[in-house]
Amino acid sequence: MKYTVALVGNPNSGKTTLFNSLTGSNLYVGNWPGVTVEKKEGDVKNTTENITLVDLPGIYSLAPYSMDEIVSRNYLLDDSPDLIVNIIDASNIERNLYLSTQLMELDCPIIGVLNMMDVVEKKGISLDTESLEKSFGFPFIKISAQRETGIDELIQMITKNVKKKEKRQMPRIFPLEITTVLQEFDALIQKQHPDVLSNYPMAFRSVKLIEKDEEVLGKISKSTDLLEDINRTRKKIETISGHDVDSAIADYRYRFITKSVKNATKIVRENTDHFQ
Ligand code: BGO
Repeated sequence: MKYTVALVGNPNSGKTTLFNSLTGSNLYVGNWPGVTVEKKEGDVKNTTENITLVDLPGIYSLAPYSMDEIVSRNYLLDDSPDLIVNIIDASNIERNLYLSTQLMELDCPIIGVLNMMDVVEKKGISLDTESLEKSFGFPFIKISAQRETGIDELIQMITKNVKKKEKRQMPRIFPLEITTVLQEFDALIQKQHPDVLSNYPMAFRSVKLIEKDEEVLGKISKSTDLLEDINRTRKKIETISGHDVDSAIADYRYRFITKSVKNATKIVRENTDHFQ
């Protein structure tokens, strides 16, 4: 059996360093179809399974604002990798986890890789991976890609998780009232517009339609009915949140992240020296 793992993260999170550590020298470099964005693939080393690691362009979100974001999300939606390895610069954890809250909506297993733990430890900060797993619903591991610390454990974790097909429990990112509006919208789409993006993961489809994501709307025939349903739902969200839809959704994601990180963070006096 051949497995595919997508490496996804913000620019400067250490993606290239980690890609090289995980694959060694067996590398295939090409371009993503139709665009001049580089595509790198390599086989994961020191594993009993046949696993190809695909390096996606560094991105901050799955919004359709740049070619890198479009390439990444089209790959994640259309090619359905077996696992996402989401590299997170743990010294800048809240900003990096913003992308994670969007990856969670894709119905694909995820491992959260907290990189730059040497920098975090130096500041006397300890991060609790179990607490993060409880909040986000997928496992986390701490590494330092530059110092090659935690790489063997990560390969073991990839080997174990790449075979898992069970559905992950989706944590509630949005307040109950907003979640209810999203669920009602989703039921409406399934009933009234069953052909609209029916192959997309439910959570991703609802949020992107409500955000009026240009890429997503460009892929469907927009009936007046559908646009009215979208506009009605947008109004409800604006009324509940008191903000425009885009700001409200981004704000709820950040609130969820801030709370999760607060629960997982401890200030420790001594340097534990695990990642130095
Ligand atoms: C330079 N710890 C620390 N401290 N640094 C790390 C770690 C880690 O665990 N992992 C990566 N880095 P990329 P993207 C650099 O290049 O892999 C560093 O964009 C420098 N270069 O070494 O390129 C890594 O692919 C001069 O740093 O990330 C690199 O995601 C001075 O993070 C940077 C200081 O890593 C980005 C750093 C000439």
